[in-house]
Amino acid sequence: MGDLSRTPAAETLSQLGQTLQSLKTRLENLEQYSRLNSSSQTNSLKDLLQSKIDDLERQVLSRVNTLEEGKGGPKNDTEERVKIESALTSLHQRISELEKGQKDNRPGDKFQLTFPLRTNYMYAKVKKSLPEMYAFTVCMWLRSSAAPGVGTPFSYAVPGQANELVLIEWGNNPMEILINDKVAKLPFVINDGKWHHICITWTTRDGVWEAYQDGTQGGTGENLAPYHPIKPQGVLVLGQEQDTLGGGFDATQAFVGELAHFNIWDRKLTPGEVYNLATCSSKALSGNVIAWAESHIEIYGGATKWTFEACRQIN
Ligand SMILES: [Ca+2]
Repeated sequence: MGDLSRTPAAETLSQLGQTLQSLKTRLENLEQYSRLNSSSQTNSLKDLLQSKIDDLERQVLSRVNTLEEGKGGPKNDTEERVKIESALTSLHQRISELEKGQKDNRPGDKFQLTFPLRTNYMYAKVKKSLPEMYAFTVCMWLRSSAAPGVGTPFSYAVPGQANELVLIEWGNNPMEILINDKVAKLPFVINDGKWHHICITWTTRDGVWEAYQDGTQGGTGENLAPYHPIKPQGVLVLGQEQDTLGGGFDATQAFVGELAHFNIWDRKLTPGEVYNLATCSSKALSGNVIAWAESHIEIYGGATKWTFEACRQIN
């Protein structure tokens, strides 16, 4: 929904600003990669791109100032906008090339998803559905500094029930898990801009759940959708909350940040198994229902895949 007080020119500028922000995030990822794998070629390209982004930022800012002072004819607006847009397009292409070169060299599970903006169109889709489940454990690494609320790391919708299985932190509420639209409040505190490992286990018997943050159990409860099996043949989305099967996204509920090693098992993991995952032990398991693999995840709307090594990432 547009803000009615904004002029069309200001709207365009705000879009350019968002594009710029997303390019900056990708460049930061490149920086992190070049720190871990020092390559002088990557570094000099990175410096070049950084200075271009700084330039563009100055141009966008100066346009904002002109607009605020009420100056600038429509002809000028168009010319400058075309210039900025073509510069952004060329930056986008060069960053994509760098990302591609980096992607060719990594194993299929050493990646993360980045959702740099709160939008209703940026998301990732897991290519397979969940089976019917009487118990589950879902685990993932998350990094976010979004406030208020990190949004929706994942949502699973089935025909007739959009909230079959959802993890969401919305507004000033604590993070919640929804099963068949029933809610349990979780004791997670993760929006400090650092990587955190979280796991939630659940069994249909008495609806017993447990929540683990960074390998330690921080909460447990019961009566969460007891005796309701998780339904099969749904759509599993990362980064957005579904109001309809595979859609009905709401920007205010979008996840902003980074997500990796999203795994699901059809049983309750033991505390030892969760600890192994959170500490990247060689004994750590992959999900038997959903295993984190690049070939299983499709990205949309500007969400990006980037190299990630759990427990070795710089916080
Ligand atoms: Ca919603």
